[in-house]
Amino acid sequence: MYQGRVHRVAEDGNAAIDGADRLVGHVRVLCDRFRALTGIQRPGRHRVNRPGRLPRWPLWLAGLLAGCGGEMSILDTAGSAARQQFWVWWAMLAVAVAVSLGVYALWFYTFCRREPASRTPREERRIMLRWVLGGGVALPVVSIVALLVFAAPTGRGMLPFPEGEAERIEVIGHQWWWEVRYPGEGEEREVVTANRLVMPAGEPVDFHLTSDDVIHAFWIPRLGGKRDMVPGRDSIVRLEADSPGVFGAQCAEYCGAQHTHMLLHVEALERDAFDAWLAERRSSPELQPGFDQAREAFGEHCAACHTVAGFPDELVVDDLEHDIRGPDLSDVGSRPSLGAGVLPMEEGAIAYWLQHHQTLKPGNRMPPHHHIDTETLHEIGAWLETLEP
Ligand code: HEC
Ligand SMILES: [Cu+2]
Repeated sequence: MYQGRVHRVAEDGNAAIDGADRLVGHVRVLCDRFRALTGIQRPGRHRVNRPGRLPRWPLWLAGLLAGCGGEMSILDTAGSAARQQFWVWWAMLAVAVAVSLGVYALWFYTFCRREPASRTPREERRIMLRWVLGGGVALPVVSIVALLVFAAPTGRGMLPFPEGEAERIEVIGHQWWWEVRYPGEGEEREVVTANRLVMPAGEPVDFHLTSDDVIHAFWIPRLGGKRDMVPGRDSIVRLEADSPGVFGAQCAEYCGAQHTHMLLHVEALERDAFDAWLAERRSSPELQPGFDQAREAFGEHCAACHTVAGFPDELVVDDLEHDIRGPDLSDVGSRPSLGAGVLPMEEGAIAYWLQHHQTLKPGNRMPPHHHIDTETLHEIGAWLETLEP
């Protein structure tokens, strides 16, 4: 019976070797294809010197490395948390590469080695146990504990310790936009904005995160983090930007059809500039005169979902039978984009958004406005674009 099993193992082994041969064949075809595309020749072969034709592989490499920069790159760090995460990333990559190489080496070894003289079942068992305990238990435990020891301080660095020592900014995820709130102290007015996060640079900021509907994730790649935003729960991540700058951010947890169009524009300002930015918005709101028709139409068609600070209550018609909320529009004229990064803000952009938002961002939670005539939409757009603090 034992003999039979050995026989079967040998057959499986042959099948595996056939499979490996086929694999090597595939790899060879791929390599030829790569050489044809890049112009790289196999060393030792005769090089054809084609005049006027430069090798293309530096372009490939440049293209590949270009992915390491840019405003959404974790490798282009701009804050302390991101720098620590950067080293965790490299450490994990190094360990993963080492483990993979080890496993591939063993794999090839099993194909290449010669069948040893027959062993007794006891010996087989001992060898098997050694591999299972060594490779299957000891190795993962050691490498995971080592990584944990290395990574734990990084995780701790993003927690709000010591408490209350940092600027507080609240970020709420919605399908598919970001609400950003700056709570006031005492009598101060709370400042609310959307799809744009302004923060002080050179000091820690506590981001209090939650969600209004499904799970989203808050992620500013160059500053570090990535923390889930869970409905009904307040999670905090402490991040710091080294110096003033603009950073990209993106929802990092699939949250529905328009998840990709949920971008957040992050701006770090010097402390003074940040205080001024906030103070402008904290002062009690006063709407400029004019645009009476536009305001009336806004009260009728839009105010049930959108707030504009200082908008007169008596104009608001709230006859909606749902609880969808839209972005606060109090300072919409000063925002860099509309629809969470879908449309750059410029003259006429709001009117364009109001007519085409379901094409620009299909399925977004704002209903189409076909029942409102274009002229009115243009008026509303022109008025909203004047809303700057
Ligand atoms: C049923 C609720 C609802 C109504 C009614 C509504 N909106 Fe919206 N609006 C939204 C939602 C939700 C969004 C966010 C869409 C997205 O980006 O996914 C939005 C986005 C916007 C934006 C882009 C804001 C930004 O910062 O990206 C503007 C401007 C806007 N609405 C204006 C209007 C105007 C003007 C009206 C009335 C004609 C109106 N909305 C009616 C829900 C509504
Ligand atoms: Cu998302």
